[in-house]
Amino acid sequence: MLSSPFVLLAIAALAYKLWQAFYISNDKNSKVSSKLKALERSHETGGALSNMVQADGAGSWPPKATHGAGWPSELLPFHEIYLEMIPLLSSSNPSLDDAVNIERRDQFRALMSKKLNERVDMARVQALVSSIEAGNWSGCSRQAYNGFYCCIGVLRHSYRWAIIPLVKVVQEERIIEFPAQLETTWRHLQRTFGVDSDSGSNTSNVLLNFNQKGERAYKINLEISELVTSTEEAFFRMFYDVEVMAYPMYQKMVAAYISYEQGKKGECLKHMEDINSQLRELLRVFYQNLVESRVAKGVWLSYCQSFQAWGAGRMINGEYVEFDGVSGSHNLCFMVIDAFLGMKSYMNDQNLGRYIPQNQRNLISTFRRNSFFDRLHGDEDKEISDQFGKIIQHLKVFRSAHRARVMPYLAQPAPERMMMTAGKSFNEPGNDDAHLKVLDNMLVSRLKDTIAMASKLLS
Ligand code: HEM
Ligand SMILES: *[C@@H]1O[C@H](CO)[C@@H](O)[C@H](O)[C@H]1NC(C)=O
Ligand SMILES: CC(=O)N[C@H]1CO[C@H](CO)[C@@H](O)[C@@H]1O
Repeated sequence: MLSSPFVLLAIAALAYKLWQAFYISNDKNSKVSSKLKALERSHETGGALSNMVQADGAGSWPPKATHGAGWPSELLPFHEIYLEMIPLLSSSNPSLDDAVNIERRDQFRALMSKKLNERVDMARVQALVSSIEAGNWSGCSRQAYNGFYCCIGVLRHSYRWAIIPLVKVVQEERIIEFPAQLETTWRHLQRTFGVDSDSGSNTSNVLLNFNQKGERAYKINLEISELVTSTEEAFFRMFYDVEVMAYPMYQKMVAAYISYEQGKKGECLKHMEDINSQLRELLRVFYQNLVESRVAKGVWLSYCQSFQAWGAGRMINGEYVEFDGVSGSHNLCFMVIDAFLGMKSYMNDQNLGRYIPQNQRNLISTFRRNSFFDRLHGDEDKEISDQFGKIIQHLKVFRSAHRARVMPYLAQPAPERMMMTAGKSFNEPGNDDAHLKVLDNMLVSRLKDTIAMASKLLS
């Protein structure tokens, strides 16, 4: 039946149609993107954006990532092992008994090590990660490697904590011996992405955990409760969604830089207006989702934040160096907006180097260097200046809202642990209120810097 000439003809015709459709749509896409690229490349800021998107993002932003699918076979065991370990990681009744917790921790780590030893062919993995670090990507696509980066990041966090909600005895460990499979791979990955922390970052653990359909691959808690599942989902999705909204805004910023420099003030004003409406939509992600009905205070600290913390380190050149965990301040979009205003960075250089990949840092510093905020000329640029004022107003509102909303999340009781936030690893026992005050001061000081930007505009 299949060999009948009619069927073959029909198949050939269909194949031709499909090929044509693909060819044409491809052609159209490549025309649009080459136009965009020409514009982008014509300016330093556009060059930095397109660099980041092409390299780190595998051509998209947020970055493309695949988890297991399309991976070289030598990397697959890592993916499978993480998925097998999740059910053992989290539990609905954290114990307050140190001995029980020590035993649970040791069993978890021993099992993960055993699986890694038995199933990972380190010689092949080593060959692959070193050739990628040397710039040879023929053995693995960028999107597969992005997903792999996330996988090793979450494997390390799960090995570090071993018990979710995290517990005191594990917090007290300051130096962790990681299995070689999670250590050598991580060093290569960190050099390839251009960051140097032992812990994961917002990019590795959160952003690259989503595929292009917006599905999150490596979860933390399975079947603890409906509330934990929905809180985990809503919380992490915010960080992906803001980046989805941010990409067109980055492009408008590039367009604003270009038109301002070319003296096309009318065009620039139009871009500034677009940036403001994009920013308003982007912030809506935060306002609508960081609410009790989506992210529940009673479970957030223990079940979601726990995993992203770090608070451990190692000896480097004879000195103990400690790393923090994942923080909201790692968010690319807020750093880019600050840079567009020419505002000084919230994070210091050391932390930028630890947690923010090289191409993201390059985008931020290029945007900051090119900022025309300080170059506005009085009345002549009044309308553009007003648009800057609106951006600052959005940021002021965001920063006050963020401060008001996040503090109660951090102040939740968690008797199984000592005070610690993901971003800042205070983990000495002591006065919790004093610790919260330190964090609050950081947020207040950033709010003050933002308000100072507004008064700069009026003077
Ligand atoms: C329960 C949820 C959250 C808590 C408890 C929290 C807590 C904090 C804390 C304590 C800081 C200051 C310390 C540090 O730099 O790490 C901070 C900074 C920051 N967070 Fe959050 N955060 C939460 C959610 C978010 C979300 C959803 C976003 C954005 C989508 C966000 C964006 C930021 C930014 C941009 C900073 C840097 C400071 C600034 O630019 O003003 N945070 N967060
Ligand atoms: C690049 O890597 C592939 C596989 O990962 C390898 O087969 C090939 O020989 C490498 N090419 C060069 C030029 O090193
Ligand atoms: C992408 C991203 O920014 N994710 C992290 C940001 O910070 C929060 C708050 O600490 C983390 O929990 C997210 O994982």
